[in-house]
Amino acid sequence: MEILDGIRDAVVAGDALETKELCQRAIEEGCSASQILEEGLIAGMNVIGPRFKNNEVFVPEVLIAARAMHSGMDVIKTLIVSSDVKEKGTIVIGTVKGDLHDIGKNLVVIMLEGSGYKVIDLGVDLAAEKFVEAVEQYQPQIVGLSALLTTTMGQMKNTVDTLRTLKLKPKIMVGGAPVSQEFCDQIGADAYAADAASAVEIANALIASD
Ligand code: B12
Repeated sequence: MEILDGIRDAVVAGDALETKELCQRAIEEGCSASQILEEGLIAGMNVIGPRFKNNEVFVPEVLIAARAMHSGMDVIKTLIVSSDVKEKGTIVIGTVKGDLHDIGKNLVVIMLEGSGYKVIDLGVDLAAEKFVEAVEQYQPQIVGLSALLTTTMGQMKNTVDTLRTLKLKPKIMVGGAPVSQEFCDQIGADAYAADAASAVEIANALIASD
């Protein structure tokens, strides 16, 4: 669809205003939030990713594209998060220590909120102790951990180990590009989800199994 290609290109160009306006127009034209997300916003980041890897673009361009993506996410958030959804449970989520990537985690937050969870987003670069404090304060049923760097996957394990020593035993869900089901099993987390949509399904299953 032309408008979705436009959103993708606006993200690649790092044009936050254009991204926002096109997302608004796409909603008016009847596109669903997941279409805008997957075929527009994420498609844009999927163009930037390989370029970054091949040194064709650098950190500033990626950040500008990420900002454009965020401006689009703000628009579709209003579509996804409907106020009359019954709260299903509480989820504490964050990116582990040493890792500043939050685009994917933010998408997961939007989708979980949209499906009726109360989500406490702790942000990025979080030591295990930050998760511990949040678990004690909010008593969530689920803790979500995100890591985008192979170098911070060890922090994910450390955080899981620390959370397992607590009296409260929230289920632990992990995700992020280098994370896999195998890694999840290795570090003793409860569940892995590959993307924001499956994160909702997995969260539902974890709550149901409680
Ligand atoms: C954007 C980006 C950045 C931005 C981050 C901006 C931001 N606010 O997030 C900036 C420029 C800051 C950045 C910095 C760096 N980056 Co970077 N970055 C990327 C890039 C291009 C895109 C990541 C992204 O947002 N993808 C889009 C989202 C939607 O996908 P996602 O994150 O995978 O999330 C989905 C799933 O994984 C899942 N998910 C994610 N989290 C969670 C959590 C839970 C609980 C669940 C269930 C699911 C889930 O659901 C999400 C939605 O579907 C990737 C390349 C790539 N294609 O992945 C490199 C990449 C991750 N970065 C990389 C590197 C090396 C770095 C730097 C070290 C670069 C440098 N030399 O400085 C720094 C590290 C900074 C730090 N300490 O964190 C490497 C990592 C290599 C590796 N194997 O470790 C990558 C893979 C690029 C590459 N190929 O070289 N980066």
